Order: sequence, then structure tokens, then C-alpha cells
Amino acid sequence: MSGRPEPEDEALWRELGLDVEFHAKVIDSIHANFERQVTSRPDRPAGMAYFDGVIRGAHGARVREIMARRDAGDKFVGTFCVYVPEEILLALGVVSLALCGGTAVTIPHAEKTFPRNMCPLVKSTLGLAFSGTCPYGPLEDLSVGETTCDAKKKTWDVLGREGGFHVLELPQKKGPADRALWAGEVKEFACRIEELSGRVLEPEKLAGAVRLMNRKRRALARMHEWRKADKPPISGTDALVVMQAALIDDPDRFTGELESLNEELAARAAAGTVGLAGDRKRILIAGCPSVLGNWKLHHLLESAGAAVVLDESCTGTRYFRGEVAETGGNVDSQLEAVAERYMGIDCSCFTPNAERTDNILSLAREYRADGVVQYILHACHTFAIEAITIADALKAAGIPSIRIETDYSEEDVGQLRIRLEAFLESLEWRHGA
Ligand code: BJ8
Repeated sequence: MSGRPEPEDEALWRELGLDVEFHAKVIDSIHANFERQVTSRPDRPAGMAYFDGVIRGAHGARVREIMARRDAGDKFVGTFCVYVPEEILLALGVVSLALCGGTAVTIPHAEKTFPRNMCPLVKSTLGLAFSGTCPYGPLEDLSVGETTCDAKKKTWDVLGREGGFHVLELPQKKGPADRALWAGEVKEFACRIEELSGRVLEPEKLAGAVRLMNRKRRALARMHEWRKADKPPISGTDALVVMQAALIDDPDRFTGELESLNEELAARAAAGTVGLAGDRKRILIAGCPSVLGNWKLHHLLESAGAAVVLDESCTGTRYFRGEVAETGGNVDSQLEAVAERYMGIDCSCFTPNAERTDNILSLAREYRADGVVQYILHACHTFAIEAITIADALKAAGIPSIRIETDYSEEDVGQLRIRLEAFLESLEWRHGA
């Protein structure tokens, strides 16, 4: 699907005041990678057609949908991290969507002003905004940042200079005082979104939003159950596409489609239909997220003969692990339950973060990984430094690992392929294939 964009999309970008010519280049590059690295592969489940459509429609159909919601009086919020409590936004009828960039094409626009040695995820996101190619920018009623890594939190200072920005203070430790601070932040966020939407948070609506998000998490967890099979009925690259869609699609519709895909995966598993042919080493990817536009590492691994059986990332387990307790009760106690669930996320921005090492070890066993690839985006210090502890723990547990530090460009692909092939070659068949 490379080439000129659809005429109705071009008209939409013009209406939003975007740079139509450059935007066409950005979309062309994303779609070309998507077709080459994802959709051209054989043996894909039929239900992936829906999720492919979400990816292809990210700068078209989904934008039109959000415009229609705004015309009907709903607000729209852009987010950048899985710590943003979606339940609150949903309960107040606010549409939200993750705005993180996964394309290399826009990065030079960020590098005109921001340091070059920043992570590509932040630079790509900024580049989309600065180059007039993010269709969501003109529609945003509020951006929600968070104090996770230094790159992000200092970026909010710059982007938020003209207002329209809310920053959630995420503590860096998980003691009682930190938990209290976070619970306060979640309540303050709820007040800000009430103000923005002109609506009041009602206990029934919040309980409904909690139920929907838990249902979504359960559907994602069920998809991951199939990835534990000896021969998974879905490839790691397709599972990543589903996770990327989870961050941008309407949650109710997404969950319904994923439940249907799960039925198809059950039938494929029963019939012995595999996502990837042949005997393959099972790989767990741990570390930074791979957001829409970025299929680089998954493609490299699976085209080198591996099966990616799990992503320990925010486009993986960190997004769906742990449910919000469905306590009912008043809004205050429900918000506490929401805060508690999000505090369970084990991002590398926490210190100490032994929880993440323990989680990786147990996930590697649960998914019977032959090896772990620690995935670190250039200049992401928290994941890069935490990789030392994790590599040591994996070594002590007898699980081989490799550390891959890269960005969104294609320049290092040849070298990465050689390293990954050598790593796969060195692995023993731990899962008895
Ligand atoms: S909870 S991983 S989504 S912060 S890769 S921008 S950490 S320098 S994406 Fe993240 Fe939230 Fe954590 Fe998840 Fe910074 Fe690292 Fe870049 Fe990152």
C-alpha cells in the first residue's frame, strides 16, 4: 500500500493544516515497512485484517472518528505512556490515544532543536509534531505527559510552554509515601479531566470503564496464552501489531475484535496451524516498547528463523498485566484501586526495580524462552543500565541473553542480522523442539 495516499486522507490532512507533501512521505515509509515486514508474510490469521486496518487507518479513519466525537461534544487527549489511567478518560467520555512515534523519517525535524543523543521514540514523536505530520496535534484538547525518563519529562517542559499539557508525577520509588503521592496524582488527574470534559465522574461510569479495561486486558492475556504453545498459532510480529493497535483503537471495538481473533487462534491451535513455519528458537524480547511504525527487531528475529514468543515491554506485558480491582464503592475508593494497579507497572524508571528482573525470569520460564533479547533504544539510559542487572540474573538462571541497542534507522540492519543470527545459532533447544 505504498504510493500516493487516498484522496480523502489528503483532503483530511489539508483540512487539519498539515504538511501534505511531507506527510505523504512519512505515511509512505511507514506503510512500505508495514507491507514488507508484516503483511507480506504467509500464514497470518484472517482476523489480523482488522488490526492491519487499525495500523493503516491511524492517520485517516481513526482521525475522522475522533473528529466526529469532538463534533459531538467529547474531548480528545493525547498520551505518551502506559501509566496514564485510561479508566478515568473512558468514564468521562474522553477519547485518548498514544502519540508515540515509531518512524525514523520525522527524526531530523526534532534534531533541529532537541539533542541528537535522545531516544528515537521521543525524537520521532517530536518530529511528527514539528514537521506538521501528526494529524492528532490540531485535535488535542490536552496532552498528558508523565515523569518517567529524563528525555520525556524535560520534553514536556518545552511542549507544555503554551499550556494544554498535564504532567502526571510518577514517583521513582514504590514505598508508602510514593504510593500516597501517586494516589494523589491520580485523583488530581481525575479532577483535571472532569474540568476538561465538563462532566462529573460517576461511580457507575467509572466501574463500567474499569470492567471494560479489565476485559481488554483479559483478551490480551488470552492471546498471550497461545504464544506459550510449542508452535504458536500467531507470530510475534503479528502479536506486536495487535499490541500497537491496542494503544490507538477504540477500546470496546478493539476488545471485541481481539476476542474474535482469540477464537480463531483457538481453532488454529486445535488444527495445528502455526504462525511461523519450521522449528524455531523461542525468543523473549525485554525492554523498550516498539510503537506503531517500528517492526524492525521482530522482523529481523523472525526472518532469521526465531519465534518471538513474548514482549516484556509497554507494547507487551507491561500494558496488560494486572487488573484494576473491581471494588465498586465510591469514586474515591475506585480511584485508589486504579492507582494501585498502575503502580504495579515495572518500568525501568523506578529504583530499585528488582520486580522487573523477577518478572523477566519468571516470564522466560513461563514462555519457555530459549533466549532473551534485551531491546534498548539508543540513549534510553534507564533500560540500558537496568540491562546489566537483568543480564546477570539471566546468566545466573542459565538463560542466554544478548543486548541489542539500536534506533529506527536501517543503517545497522546488516550488522544486527549477523549478531542475531550468531546468537540464535548459539542457543540450545531448551524447550525440547
Ligand atoms: S512505562 S517504557 S511507555 S516510560 S524508550 S521514552 S523510557 S528514553 S517509552 Fe516508556 Fe512509559 Fe516506561 Fe513504558 Fe524514555 Fe526509554 Fe525513550 Fe521510553
